[in-house]
Amino acid sequence: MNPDFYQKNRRALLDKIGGGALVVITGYGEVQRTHDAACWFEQEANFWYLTGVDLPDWWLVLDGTHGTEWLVSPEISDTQAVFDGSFSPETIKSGSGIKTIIERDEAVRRLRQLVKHHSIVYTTEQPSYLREHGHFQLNSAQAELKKTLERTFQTVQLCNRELAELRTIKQPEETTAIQAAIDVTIGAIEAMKQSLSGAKYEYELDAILTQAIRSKGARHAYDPIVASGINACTLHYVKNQGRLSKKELVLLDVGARVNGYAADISRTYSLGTPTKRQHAVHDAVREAQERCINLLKPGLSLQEYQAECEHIMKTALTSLKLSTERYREYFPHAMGHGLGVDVHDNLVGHSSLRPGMVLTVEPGIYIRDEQIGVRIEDDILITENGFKNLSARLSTEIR
Ligand SMILES: [Mn+2]
Repeated sequence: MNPDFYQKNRRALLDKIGGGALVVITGYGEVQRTHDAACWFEQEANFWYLTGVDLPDWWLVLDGTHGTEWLVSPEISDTQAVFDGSFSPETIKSGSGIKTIIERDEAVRRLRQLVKHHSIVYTTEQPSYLREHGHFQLNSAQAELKKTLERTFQTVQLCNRELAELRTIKQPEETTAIQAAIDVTIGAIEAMKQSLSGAKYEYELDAILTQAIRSKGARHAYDPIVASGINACTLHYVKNQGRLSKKELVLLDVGARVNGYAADISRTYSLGTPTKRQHAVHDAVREAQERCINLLKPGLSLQEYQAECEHIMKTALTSLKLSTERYREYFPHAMGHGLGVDVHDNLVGHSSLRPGMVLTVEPGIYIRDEQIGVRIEDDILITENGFKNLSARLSTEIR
């Protein structure tokens, strides 16, 4: 992205909070994968949205009162620089459009000075549904910064909501990036389809998807799902080690990340000639997806959309002679989510659809007893008059 993009986002955030605010936010820190190896680093989405900086442990300080902004670099030891490389201050300045980089000690000293002008400081934290129900360790960078700020400032407030509201409405360059990510993903799925009939294991299909995405210089935005038969009933199945059978369906959920933005597409294919039942379930999901997509237009309340979707899914279950009393068992996830820098982007702060939102529509029906799991997912942009299906070019047919 162009530095103007990040600059525009910083200005929009200050305008939203109230021009003279002081904002201090951090990117993620690195986390352990095993022993002395770190996980692949991906930047915290808000921090990336405001700076484009893709390195761990950096801070951003925006002082609306004085019209100043700085990036704060972590201390990097000489040894660490040898192993992980050092950063180029000039590249970071020209990439982010922020002219000043200072070190942590200096930043803490300057923040103490700013207490005179600001009794309130704004920062970010992990959303409460992750803090309370997460089944994994959260990246602690935001919580640590918040503690540091609480020691210095009288009041620490959050600007997560303001950032979410901004990020929900995509600017043209963001939609372009999402479309590019979708195009790479569609290319990968189409390449994989050529090998569907010959492949013996899920990982062979995974390898083709990964090859196609990496060869475009992109990466997976999340671990791809290649789930055949009963495996498709495990929603986040990412092992991709199972043996394929001509008698089963295979569910794919894959998305590339391009220029910071994610795609998120699911298709379900038959490996051989589908049975009548497999075909019927697949058709029911396809039809439900089409009906749900056709509801989308600006002004539609999210609550109303959800209610309509539930009705459509119950009709689909009934057509398959499945009891609607077991609705949440056959369809245990949401109809979709926002899409952007994060694969599960927020739709927070909006009660109805607005032009510029991008969301997924992904109905699924999972019948454990019959070893059938079907999900079909497209990425939809809300436009002035209705919607545009950004992934429509990839057929949703069973073969
Ligand atoms: Mn999705």
